[in-house]
Amino acid sequence: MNLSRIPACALIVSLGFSLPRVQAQQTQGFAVGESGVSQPIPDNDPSGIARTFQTSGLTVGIPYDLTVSLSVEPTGFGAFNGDYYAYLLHETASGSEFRLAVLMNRVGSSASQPNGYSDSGFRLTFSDSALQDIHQYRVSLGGPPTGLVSGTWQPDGRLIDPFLALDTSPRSAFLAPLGQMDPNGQWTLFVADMEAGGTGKLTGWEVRAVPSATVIPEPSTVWMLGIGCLAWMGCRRRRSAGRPPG
Ligand SMILES: [Ca+2]
Repeated sequence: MNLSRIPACALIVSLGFSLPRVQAQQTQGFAVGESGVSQPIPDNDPSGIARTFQTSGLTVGIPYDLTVSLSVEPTGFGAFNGDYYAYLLHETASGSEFRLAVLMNRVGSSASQPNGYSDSGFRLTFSDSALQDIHQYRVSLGGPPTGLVSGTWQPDGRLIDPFLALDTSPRSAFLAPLGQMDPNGQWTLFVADMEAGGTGKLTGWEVRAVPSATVIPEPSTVWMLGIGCLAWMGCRRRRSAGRPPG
């Protein structure tokens, strides 16, 4: 996939701010992340927050299974899970190829509930091999969760403007295509709170790549990463008025 094929309204592009870079030297996969973070996610701000890191020295020509963990806990009067838009973007070292997996795109949003789920916070792992779509987790759980939503779920996959995403939107942006690329290059994990009301903070995350059908030991090193500043490009459409305060 080329970036030109990604709907402009679903993509947030780095403006090229200088980012801290860490070189991964393992050849058979990697796990990169942070725990114990407490970074507020700006409310109603599509610029969001991001983590960007570099990998090199990884074996090329084999597929990798990718999983992503992402934790957001409520602040203030509580988060509103339907506000969030999150993705993982991988760009090869040469810059010749980009692919994007949409992790969350306004979970719970539907024609009858355009603002999505009002639940407050999540501690999630995303895997293509999970059984259920995160977008409709209440359906899978049989109702609202108690406390943070947790567990392992399929990525949302809806590669569409976050202000247009619905449960019925096509799902195409999963993690597997990123795992089929040259694993070396730049990775960006992005999360934004797209609506006013309801606030949260990033408390942890991890991007993990393991050669497909291979079990490897827990990587001993976790690289602490820098924050990339991103800007929103693309159109926005406000959702219908009258949503309850988060
Ligand atoms: Ca919000």
